Amino acid sequence: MSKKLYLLIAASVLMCGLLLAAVLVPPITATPARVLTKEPAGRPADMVWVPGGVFEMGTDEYLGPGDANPDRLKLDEHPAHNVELDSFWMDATPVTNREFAKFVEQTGYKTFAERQLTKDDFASRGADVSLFKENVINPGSMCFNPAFNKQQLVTGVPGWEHQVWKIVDGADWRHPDGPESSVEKLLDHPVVHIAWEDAASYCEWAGKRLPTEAEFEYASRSGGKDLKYPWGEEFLPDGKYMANFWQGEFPTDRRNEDGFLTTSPVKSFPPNALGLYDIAGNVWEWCSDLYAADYYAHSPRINPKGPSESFDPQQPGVVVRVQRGGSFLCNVNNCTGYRTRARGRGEVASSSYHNGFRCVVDPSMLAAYHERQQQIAAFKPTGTPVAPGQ
Ligand SMILES: [Ca+2]
Ligand SMILES: [Ca+2]
Repeated sequence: MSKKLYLLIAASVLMCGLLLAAVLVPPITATPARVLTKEPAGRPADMVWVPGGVFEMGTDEYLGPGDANPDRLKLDEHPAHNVELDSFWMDATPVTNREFAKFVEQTGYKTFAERQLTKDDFASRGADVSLFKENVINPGSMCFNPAFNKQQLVTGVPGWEHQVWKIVDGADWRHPDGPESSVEKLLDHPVVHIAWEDAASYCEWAGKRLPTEAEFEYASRSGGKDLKYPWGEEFLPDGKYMANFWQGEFPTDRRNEDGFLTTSPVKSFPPNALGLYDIAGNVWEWCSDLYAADYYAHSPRINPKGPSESFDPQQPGVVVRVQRGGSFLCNVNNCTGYRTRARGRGEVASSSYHNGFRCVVDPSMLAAYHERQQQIAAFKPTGTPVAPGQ
């Protein structure tokens, strides 16, 4: 074979190889053919269509202690990895007190915070009960304590924020600030003091489900766009507040520059490009996934649903699930939970003053969803209501 012919063949083989590689390795932003992105007819009320696709979830920024980290990224946001999601609808807002009240009216559901529980009830859900003095636990929930002891406050150690929390007997979704408070004037605020099972039970009743963590991040980033915040790259564009969070140093300097010290009525701030309100700030929102700090290193590519067992290095052995989006207590010097990639988590049997949820429906659930909604609309109060799972 002449040298010229050999080079020609070699070049053709190389070209074919490159072409083949181009066919076999699609760019990460391509929407795979198997994902239905055209919205089917029959959109559920007050929900937003989120067309599926591929995105890079998490981040490779911030290498660890010592690295400049003005946005307070955490190592559990590592590594960036490609995720491919099917399409779904997501509630335009977190579930409100008005909506949750309807669920309770129709089912008689009692949230975790309202129940008289025993140590075993918590232990069986994987909670750390070593600090429980009594066997029977009074109904109640965690509230932020603005009157905490500022002189004795120690910051910078894991879990230091707990010094400003207290369990309030009689605090629950109807009484967010404790037994003397009420939701009468807060019907359009997100429901709070919601444990994970409470959220999952509501979604089941409504013919919906909780979002996965990947779905939440993808939706918050308006279909997986490279956005630091749901609204863009700038925290305060033109000096404008785009979400309900905490201004001033947490927890000692509590300013009210965005207009809300605690929850805000949903839709008080602009939506993201998909039309999702309060997807950052206001309340932390439960996702369906168990939380593991290292999950992103093992996550499957297609529709990841979280690890089979949870692992939180700060409370090993305790069952924790993912929460996303940050709350009215998040701020610049502490959690920055309003960032689209920021991960949160909570012990499954616990509830607090700054956590709620929203639901999703995927096209495979649409017929059952509409059937369920017809039953809800036709509801007449008779006999003893029965809640799912009770
Ligand atoms: Ca605020
Ligand atoms: Ca939120």
